[in-house]
Amino acid sequence: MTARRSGTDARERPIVVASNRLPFTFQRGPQGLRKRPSPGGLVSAVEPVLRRRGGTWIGWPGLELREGERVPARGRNYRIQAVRLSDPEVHRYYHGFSNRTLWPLFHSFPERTRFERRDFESYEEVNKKFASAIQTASGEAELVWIHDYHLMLAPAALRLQAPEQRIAFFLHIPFPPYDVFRLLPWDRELLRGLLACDLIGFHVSGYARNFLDCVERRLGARVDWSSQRVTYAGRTIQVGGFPIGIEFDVYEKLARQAPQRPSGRGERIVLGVDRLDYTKGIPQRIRAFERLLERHPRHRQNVVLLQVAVPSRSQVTEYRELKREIDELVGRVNGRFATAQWSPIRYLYRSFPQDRLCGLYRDADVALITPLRDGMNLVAKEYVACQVEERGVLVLSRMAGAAETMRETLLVNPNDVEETAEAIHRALIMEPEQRRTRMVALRARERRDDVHAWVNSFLEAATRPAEGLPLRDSDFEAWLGTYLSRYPLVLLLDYDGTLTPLVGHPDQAQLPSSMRRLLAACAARDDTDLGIVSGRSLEDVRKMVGNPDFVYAGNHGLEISGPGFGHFQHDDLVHFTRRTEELARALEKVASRGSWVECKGPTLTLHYRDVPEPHRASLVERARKVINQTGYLARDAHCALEARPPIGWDKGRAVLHLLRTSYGPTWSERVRVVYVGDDQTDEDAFDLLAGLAITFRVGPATTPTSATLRLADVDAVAALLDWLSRRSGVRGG
Ligand code: ADQ
Repeated sequence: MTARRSGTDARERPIVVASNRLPFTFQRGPQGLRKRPSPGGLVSAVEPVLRRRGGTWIGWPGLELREGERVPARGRNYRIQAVRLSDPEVHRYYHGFSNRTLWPLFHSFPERTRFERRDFESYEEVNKKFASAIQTASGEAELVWIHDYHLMLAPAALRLQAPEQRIAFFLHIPFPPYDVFRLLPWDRELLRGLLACDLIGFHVSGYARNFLDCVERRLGARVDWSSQRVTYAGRTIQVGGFPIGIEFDVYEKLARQAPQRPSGRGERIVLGVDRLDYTKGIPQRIRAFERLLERHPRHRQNVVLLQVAVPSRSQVTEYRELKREIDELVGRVNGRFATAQWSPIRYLYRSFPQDRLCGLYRDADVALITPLRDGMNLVAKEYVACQVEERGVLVLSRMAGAAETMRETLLVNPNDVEETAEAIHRALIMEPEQRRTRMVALRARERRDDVHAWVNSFLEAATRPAEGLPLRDSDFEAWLGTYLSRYPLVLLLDYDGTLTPLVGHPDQAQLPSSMRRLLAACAARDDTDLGIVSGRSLEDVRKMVGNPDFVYAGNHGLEISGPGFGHFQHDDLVHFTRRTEELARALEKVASRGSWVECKGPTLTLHYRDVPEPHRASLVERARKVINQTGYLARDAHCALEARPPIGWDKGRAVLHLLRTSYGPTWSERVRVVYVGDDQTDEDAFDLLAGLAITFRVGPATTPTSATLRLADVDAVAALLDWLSRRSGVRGG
C-alpha cells in the first residue's frame, strides 16, 4: 500500500511522538545546559509536524542528566519529555545495539554488524523505559507514534501496559531482506515487538514486503499480501509504504532568500551533502569524481566537488576510521589534480545552518547523492526544493528509497565507479531544456508529496481500524498447494483445543458435528490418512472422536493403534501406570479446592481451571515439586499441569514412530505430513518435524512456537480441514 493524500487534515489533533533523540541535543556549558538541533533526517521530517499540531515529544536529551538538571519542558508549540539514560545504557543500547547491530544490518552490511547479547539486553531495558514514559505521557492521546530502529521493542512493552492504545511505528531506515534479517539472533523478538502496533510504516513498499516476508517465515504469522495486513496475537496489523517528504515551501523560500553566490572563478559545482556515515558512499563518490577527471579532462579546472559532511557518531570506531579514509582520499585526489588556482575537491566537515545549506543547494549545478543504501534520503528532496531556477541535475543512487519515486534523476549504482563518473559527465553537459524538464517534474512531485501530506496519509491510516481477515482458500493454497501437489497426505491432529474449544472439564469437550463431518470428508479421500495425537488415554480419545478409520495416539503417544498400523504400547507403560497411581495419591494431598487429578494410565493431569487465580501459582509450585520428586516430568498445559514418565517419549517421538511404521523408513519420500496442535506438548512434535512436515500451532500467537505457521482458533482449523477435503488430488507422479 502506498497511500498519499495531500493538503491538510481536518483533524489536526495533538499526538505523542517518541524517538531516541529529542529534536534538540543538550550540551553542558558553564551557563548550564545548552540546546542545539539534533542532526539527521528524522528530526527534519517530524519536528514540523509537532510544531504545527502540538503534543508531546519523548526522547533522550543526548547526555546523562545530573541530579537537579532539567531539560526545558517545552519545544516550539509542543511539550518535551526527557527519558534519562545512564552512560552504560547509552553505551550498550545506543552506540551498541542500535548503531553497531541494527544500523549496519538493516543497511545490509552484515560484515560490519556486531552481535552482543548484553547490548540486546540493554536495548530491551531501555525500550521498556521508553514505554513507561510514553504510557505516562499519553493519557487520553488518540495515537502514540514511535519512530525508528532504536525503539522496535517499545510497542510491545507499551501494549502490555495499554492494551487499547492505538500505536503506530515508522521505520526511517531500510528493512532488510529475510536472508539478512535472520542473521540477527533476536530477529523474532524484534518482529514481535513491532507487531504490537496497529500500523507499521516504511519508506517504500519494498521494505514493507521484506518485513511481511520475515513475519510470515520467522513467526508463521498470517499475512494477507494483497492488503498488506498481518494477523497476529488475535490482532490485525496494517503495514505499508509511506514515502516521506520534506517541508518543501520552507526550503524553497530559504533558497530564494539566500545571499547570491560571490562571483568567483565561476567553476561549476557538484555538491555532496551527508551525515558522515559509511552508508552514504562518500569514498566511492570521491573515486567516481576522480575517474571523471581522468576520463574527461575538459572538466579539470572547471568543476569542483563540494562535499559537506556533518559529523556523526564519532564515538564509534568505524566512523572515526571512515573520517580518516575520506581525509586521505581527498588529499590524494587534490594532490593529483590541483593547480595553483584550482583544487578539485572542497571538503567541509561540519554542520551548516539551514539557510546556508539552501544557498548551496540552489547554486549547485549537480547534486551527487550516491548512498550505498539509504532508507529514503532527504538531501535529494531538499536539493530539488531549492532548485528555484530549475537548472540543476540530480545524480541519485538506485539504493536510496528516494529512487523509487524520483524517476527523472540520473540513477546510478554507487558501487560502479565508471557508471557514476559517466552520469556526472552527462549531468554536466546536459542541455538546459532537458535539465529544466526533469527538474520541473521533480519539483512538482516533491511539492505535492511534502512532509505534511506524508503525515496526513500516515495518521489517516494509523487511526483507521484494520479489519480482521477471514481465511481464504488462497491462504491454504499458498501455504500447502505446492507442498501437497504430488504426494498423499498424512494429517495428524491434536484433539483438545484443536478440534474442540477448550472447556472446563475434559468430558465436556465434545467434538462438534461439523468438525466430525470435516474429518470424515478428509479421511474419505484415498490420498489422505488421518491420525489423532492426544494427551488423553487411547481409549478416551478414540471414544471422543469415534471414527474407526483413524489412527489414534493416546497418552502423548505411549499407546498407538489404528487400521494399517496395528497396536503399539511403550515397553514401560505397565510399570509407569502403577507408579502414576502412586503419584496421583501424592498429588491429592497437595491439591487445593477446585483442582483435581485425572489419571490416564502412565500419565496424569492436574487440572486447576476452577482454582481461584490468587491460589494457582502456589498450587502449581507445590504440585511441580511433588512431580519432580517422583522423577516424573512436569509440563504446563492450559490451566493444567501434566506429569509424564521420564522415558524420553513424547508426541514428537510417537509421531516419528507412527510414520516409520506405517510408511517405512523413507516415509518422507512417500508422503507429506501436516500436523496441527495447540499446546506445549505439541511443541515436541513441531520440533521433531521441523523441515519434515508443515506444522500449525492453534491459538492466539502470544507464546513462541516452533511450528511453521499459526491458526487463530478452532474455526481456522475447520477452514483448513475444509480446504484439505476439497483440494485437487495428487497430481503428476
Ligand atoms: P539520515 O541518515 O540522517 O536520515 P537524510 O535523509 O539524508 O539522512 O537526512 C539528512 C538530514 O541532515 C537532511 O535534512 C540534511 O539537510 C541534514 N544535513 C546533512 N548534512 C548537513 C550539514 N552538513 N549541515 C546541516 N545539516 C545537514 C534517516 C535515514 C534516511 C531518511 C531519513 C528520514 O537514514 O534514509 O531519509 O532518516 O526518514
